[in-house]
Amino acid sequence: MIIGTAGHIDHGKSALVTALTGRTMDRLAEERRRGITIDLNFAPLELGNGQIAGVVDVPGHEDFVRTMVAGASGVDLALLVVAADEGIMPQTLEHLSVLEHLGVPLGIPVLSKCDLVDRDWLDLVALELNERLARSPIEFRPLACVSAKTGAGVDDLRRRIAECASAVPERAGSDLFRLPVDRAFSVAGVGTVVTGTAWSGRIEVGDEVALLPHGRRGRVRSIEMHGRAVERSEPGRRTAVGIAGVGRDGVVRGSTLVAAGDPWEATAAIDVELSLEAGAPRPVVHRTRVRVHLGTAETIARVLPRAAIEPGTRGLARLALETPVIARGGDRFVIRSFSPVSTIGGGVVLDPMPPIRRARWPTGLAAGEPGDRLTALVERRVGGLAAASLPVLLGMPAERARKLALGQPGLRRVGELWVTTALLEELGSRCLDLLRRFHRENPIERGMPQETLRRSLRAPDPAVEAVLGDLVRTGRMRAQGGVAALAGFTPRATGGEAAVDEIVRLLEDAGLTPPSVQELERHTGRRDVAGILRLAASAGRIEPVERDRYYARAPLDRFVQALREAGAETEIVPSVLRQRLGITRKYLIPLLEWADAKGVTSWDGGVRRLRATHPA
Ligand SMILES: Nc1nc2c(ncn2[C@@H]2O[C@H](COP(=O)(O)OP(=O)(O)OP(=O)(O)O)[C@@H](O)[C@H]2O)c(=O)[nH]1
Ligand SMILES: [Mg+2]
Repeated sequence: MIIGTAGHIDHGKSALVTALTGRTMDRLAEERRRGITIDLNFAPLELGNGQIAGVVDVPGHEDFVRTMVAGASGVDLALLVVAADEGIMPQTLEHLSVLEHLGVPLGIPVLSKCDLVDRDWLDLVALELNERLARSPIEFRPLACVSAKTGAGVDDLRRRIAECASAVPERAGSDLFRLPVDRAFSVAGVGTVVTGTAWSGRIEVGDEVALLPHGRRGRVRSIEMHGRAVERSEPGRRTAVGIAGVGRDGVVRGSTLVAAGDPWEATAAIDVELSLEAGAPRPVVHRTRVRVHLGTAETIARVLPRAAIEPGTRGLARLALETPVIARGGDRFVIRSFSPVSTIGGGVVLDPMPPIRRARWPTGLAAGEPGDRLTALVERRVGGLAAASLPVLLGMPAERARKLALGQPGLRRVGELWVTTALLEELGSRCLDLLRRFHRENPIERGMPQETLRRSLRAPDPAVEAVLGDLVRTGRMRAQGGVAALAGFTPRATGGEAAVDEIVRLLEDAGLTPPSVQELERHTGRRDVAGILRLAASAGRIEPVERDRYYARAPLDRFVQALREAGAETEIVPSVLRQRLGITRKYLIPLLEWADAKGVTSWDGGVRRLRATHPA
């Protein structure tokens, strides 16, 4: 469990953490000199029965709210500290709304410095605080009164914190490992050490890890959880990871440590649902500049809302980020106005790696139902959704994401992609249309070259393959020899059988010196001669001997007969055949090669003989 402090400057957050944990906060010289917290401080808190929680102490000064947000992200339980002598102050409210935007589930309101006020005053402050907290989506437990000075109420608070631990759901361990970095430093002999709260998943010593968005890779040399060396990390713990092979520069608060090879991608645009606080000074319109805080990262962004978002309302928007971030579906974030800087809202990531152009916004995208959101995520990706990215897009462990996808009636897995069945249906009918048109324009052709058909569909390969497979399986299409045709289609010449007969007759008349395809085209004036020839050939009436020259059946039979007679006793000599048949080498050589190929004769490189047995 991770516990975070929150509250106005000087309200006693650090003193409370010290009272709870025995650890000194405010370690920086400047912090001690000014008597305020500037950076995040961390301390382990023993909860009894061996359990340890991590405490993140944040600064209250209004200049350091960005640091507070980085510290508050990933917190399970917030201690909202309000000094009893001052009551609610501006950063009490700002920190509270940060916790709310980040979706912190649980909180304990703590009235600090109770030694400074009397009972009546305490009641008034408590009343005022409870009024505000009643409206909060955070589940706030009853108020605690403490004094870090006298120690009053501290043990009781520690006990109540321990009780909360059982109410905090365990984070998924068998999930993608992610640790938003809140500190990075070099340690001699170890390399670069990063610390943070492990949001999900586990890593082990020896694992290969990557620091994003830069993408540097290294190997885990050491892991400490709540200050103790371990072999394997657990989610939801304060974790320090020593990484060998990674230089310190460029590794900063806001980097994200992940397991190398997991499907994370740094993204410069995220699609979100944005809530604007009622107290925001103006609406968010096209290209409004904001500061976005996600995980421990902070970046400036332009908001591209679908429609202007008024204070007190929410809407869908794209955030175009100045520096890329690592985001996951369902991540919560905070937005602050660009200038003057104040917290104005927050939201939830709907699509962490949206299609950059022509992204649609299906209604299911912002729906509470993960199944609807998944379908919407697939719908808005024309090229299909890569199955490997499901856990990042949905923000759930891979196995759960896969089961969810399998259960969606409108989705289908093709190869490594998820696509909508609507897309497949649309592709299928487009495919049939293309074939219909092809047959109309090329009635003589057996079908459309499959490569042309595939290309014309302009869809991801696995989807095209699935569609073609479906059409063949359901008997609506035939695919043979590299061409596709509508089931039931038979090629025919314009002019019908008569046109085919005419060409065949020309070849029969030409005997063993038939015209080439081009010569036939010239002679008949038809442009579909090649198709007619293929048609007649598939009916067995003619046969191609050369690539562009067909022979009628009868002359070929005559030629085979002549070969048998010539070769009955002796080898076959071309010059003898030439004389007997009265044809030139131009025709004879291809005919002899055809006879070899047919197995009528055989050629051993010097001599051609009749084959003893042959199929002809
Ligand atoms: N009397 C009294 N003084 C307290 C108590 N808790 C804190 N203080 C004093 O209040 C001042 C501020 O306390 P911190 O714990 O530094 O306050 P903080 O909320 O951490 O301040 P920032 O981190 O700068 O926002 C210090 O001088 C503390 O000694 C308390 O319970 N009783
Ligand atoms: Mg402090």
